[in-house]
Amino acid sequence: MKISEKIGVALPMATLLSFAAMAGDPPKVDTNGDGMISASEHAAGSQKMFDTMDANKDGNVSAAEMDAHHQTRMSQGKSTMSMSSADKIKSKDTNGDGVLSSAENAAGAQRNFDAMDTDHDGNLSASEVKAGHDAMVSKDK
Ligand SMILES: [Ca+2]
Ligand SMILES: [Ca+2]
Ligand SMILES: [Ca+2]
Ligand SMILES: [Ca+2]
Repeated sequence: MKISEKIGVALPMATLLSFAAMAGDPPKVDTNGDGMISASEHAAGSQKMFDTMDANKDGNVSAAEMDAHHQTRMSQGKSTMSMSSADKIKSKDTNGDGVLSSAENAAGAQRNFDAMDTDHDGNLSASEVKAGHDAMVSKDK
């Protein structure tokens, strides 16, 4: 893998996996229970997380809102992410206004999904999720 590819993949992966970390117990993303996470399940899960973080419901998630959310998770011992909220937003903030809109979040989630779906069958298997997680953990040291 070329270095440039590695960076392109690592960032969205970290944001996806923060989703898993923030959700605590295995996130209920696999809503039809077939053991795979489809693109639509992933998108729905990502939207749900976005809505949870958007505390003032203005349709954007700011770094402060993300921080507040993380602190709640962290105090519950469920989040171990070290990446700052500002950096996480930056990785998806395509218009550069410093806040994450739901469209930006959805586009970022799609990129995450594509990066994790290494066999490109449109579903994330447990092993694909695990591989993504392992990659993140080794990077997050
Ligand atoms: Ca499923
Ligand atoms: Ca907001
Ligand atoms: Ca933005
Ligand atoms: Ca797959």
